Amino acid sequence: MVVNIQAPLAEDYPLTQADIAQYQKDGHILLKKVVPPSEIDELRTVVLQAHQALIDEEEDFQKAFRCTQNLWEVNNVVRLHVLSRRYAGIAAKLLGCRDVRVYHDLTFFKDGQGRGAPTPWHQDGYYWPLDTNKCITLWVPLIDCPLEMGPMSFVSGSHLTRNAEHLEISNASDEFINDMIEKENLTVTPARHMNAGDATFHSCWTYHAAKSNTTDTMRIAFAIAYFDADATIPLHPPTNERRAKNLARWFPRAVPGGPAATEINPAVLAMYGSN
Ligand SMILES: O=C(O)CCC(=O)C(=O)O
Repeated sequence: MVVNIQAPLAEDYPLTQADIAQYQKDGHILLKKVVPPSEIDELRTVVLQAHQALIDEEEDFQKAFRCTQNLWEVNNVVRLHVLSRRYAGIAAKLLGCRDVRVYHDLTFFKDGQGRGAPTPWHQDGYYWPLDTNKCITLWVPLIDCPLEMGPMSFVSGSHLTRNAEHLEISNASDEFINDMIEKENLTVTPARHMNAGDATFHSCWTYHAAKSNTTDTMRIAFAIAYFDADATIPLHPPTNERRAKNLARWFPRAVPGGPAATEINPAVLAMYGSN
C-alpha cells in the first residue's frame, strides 16, 4: 500500500528528545497541535459522518463513551490521518521503534449534560492481544475540551506495571486502581484543558480515567492505536474473551507466534519509503 499525503499531514511533528524521555518515564504525554489546525474541521466532520455510517456497531461502555471502530476503512479522509507520517512518526519515536502498525481507530464520544459518565480507571492492556509492550494510543478531541468535558488523567509510571491487567474497564477496575493510588501514593497527572487538535499519547499499560462531561456539548474525541511494527501474536491462546475477540477482529488470519501484520495493520512509515 502506498499513500500520497499532502502537507501538513506528511510533515514531521517537532517532537523533542525531552518529549520522548518524558513519555518513556511517565507512560503518557500531552502534545499541542498534533492535528494541524487547518485539518481539524474536516476531520471532525468526517469522523462524525463515519461514526454515523457505523452506528449499528456502536458500543456504549457503561455510558462513559460511545465508540465505533476502524473509521479509516470507511472514510478516505480518516484514512489519510490514520496512515499519516505525522502521527505514526510521533508514535514510533515515543515507543522507540523503527515503525508502527495500525491496531485500530475509534471514537470516544462522551455525551454532555452529565449523560456521559466518568470513564473508570483502567489499563487498556486487558484488551490488547499482542506480544509486545510497545503499544500506544493517540487520543485527540476534535473540539476544545475544557476540564468540564472530561479530558483524561493518567497515573505516571504505571505503564511499567501490569497490576490491573486482569480487569476490564468497569467499576471494579476503577476501585482497584483508586485503591492503589491511595495506598501506594501513586502520582496522578490530572487532566488538562485541551484545545481541538491537541493530543495525548498513552501506553496500553498506563492507568487512565476521565470525569463525566457536564458541558452542554458532546465530547468529540477520536483515537488511533498503534503498535511496534515488529510485534508478534502471542503463542498462547488469548487469556480473556475481549482479547480473543480483538485478535479475530484486528488480526484476521494471523497465526500464534507469527507477525502481527495483516492487511488491516499496515506499517505506516514504510509507506513513505522512510523505512
Ligand atoms: O475517552 C475516554 O474517556 C477514555 C479513552 C480511553 O480509555 C483510551 O483512549 O484508551
